[in-house]
Amino acid sequence: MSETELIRVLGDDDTSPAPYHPSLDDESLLALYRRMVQTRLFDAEMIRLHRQGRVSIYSSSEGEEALAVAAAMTLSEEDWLFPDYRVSGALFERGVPMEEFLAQLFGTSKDLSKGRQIPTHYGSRQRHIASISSPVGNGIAHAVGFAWAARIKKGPEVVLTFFGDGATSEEGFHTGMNIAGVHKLPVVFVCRNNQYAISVPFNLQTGSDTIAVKAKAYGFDGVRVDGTDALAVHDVVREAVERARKGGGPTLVEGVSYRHGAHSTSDDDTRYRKAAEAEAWRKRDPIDRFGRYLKSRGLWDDARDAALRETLESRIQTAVAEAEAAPPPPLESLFDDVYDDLPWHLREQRQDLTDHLRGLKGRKP
Ligand SMILES: Cc1ncc(C[n+]2csc(CCOP(=O)(O)OP(=O)(O)O)c2C)c(N)n1
Repeated sequence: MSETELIRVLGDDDTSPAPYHPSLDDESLLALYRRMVQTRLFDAEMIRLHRQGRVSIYSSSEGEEALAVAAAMTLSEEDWLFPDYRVSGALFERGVPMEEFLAQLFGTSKDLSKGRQIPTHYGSRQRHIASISSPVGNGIAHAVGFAWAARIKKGPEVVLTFFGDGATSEEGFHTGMNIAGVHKLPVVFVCRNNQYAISVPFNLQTGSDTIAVKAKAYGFDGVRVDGTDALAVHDVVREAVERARKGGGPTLVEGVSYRHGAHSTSDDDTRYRKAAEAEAWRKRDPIDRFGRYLKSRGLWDDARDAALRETLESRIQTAVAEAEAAPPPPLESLFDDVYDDLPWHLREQRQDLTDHLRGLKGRKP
């Protein structure tokens, strides 16, 4: 293993070279593929909903589904995920129903965070998914703090956190990596090196040749993996999770990838990326590559692929309709959850709001 070598399973023709024996059985390989396609279609629908003014902001993971899904797939139920805003597939893989994620995106009364978080900043204690922190890099420090607490409590959890190449320039990255290295904490850092942090290219982000090499300075291993190769991502992250579980400490995984779309719905990537570059990466689409591998093994074909996409499109439409039908959270809930015992001035304000809303009832808009 080296911090500069790129680990791959799929060859250039997307079949796997002879000696490779997948660590996943056939059913799990197909489940991984289905989840990646679900993620692709879901993200595409969210971009459409944004254009229709139905979602306020969204960051698509198109092109990076292998990293999100194959990495999350390696976790056990007791483990914890500290995601960022570009890993919807990891949420689905942890069992989040699309309706529940949509409730967060729409900020409805069914949203676990009661409409108080930025869309895509989902969290669920029940599903062991930490609420996403918007300042880039913060989630890394949170993940490490959680892993440290787990270690002190002698808990069984491994913590996995996702972030982008831009996050590696933030203090949360340094603090987190340093503490994780000092205490050999059970944490796996998965960096999606998609070459850009909004418009900042990789060569202006760091003077290092790779992200993985940074782990060396903190006293643990860094691994560089082809982030468009679902099998390689799975195997590398699985090994890192197993090492963490056995007390072997942290690993930094650098997944080399590319986001096919813009940074988010409020960005125009054509202002800073060349069309030819994006086109070249599209030829390494993780879903196409994995699909070709499955077909080469006789596990998949075009008819099954079309049927899968049709079923998923219909499930997504049903989930959107269901989530959109839910009302917003009650306005009075603004006053909940901060104080155990609401101070007098907030009690007064809540009363004023209730009176005001009662006065509005029955009035024509
Ligand atoms: C501390 C901080 N600075 C800036 C921002 C605005 N911002 C949000 S995402 C982002 C880019 C992050 O890029 P990267 O970490 O490479 O992840 P990617 O979006 O490419 O997946 C920036 C600058 C922020 N949220 N927090």
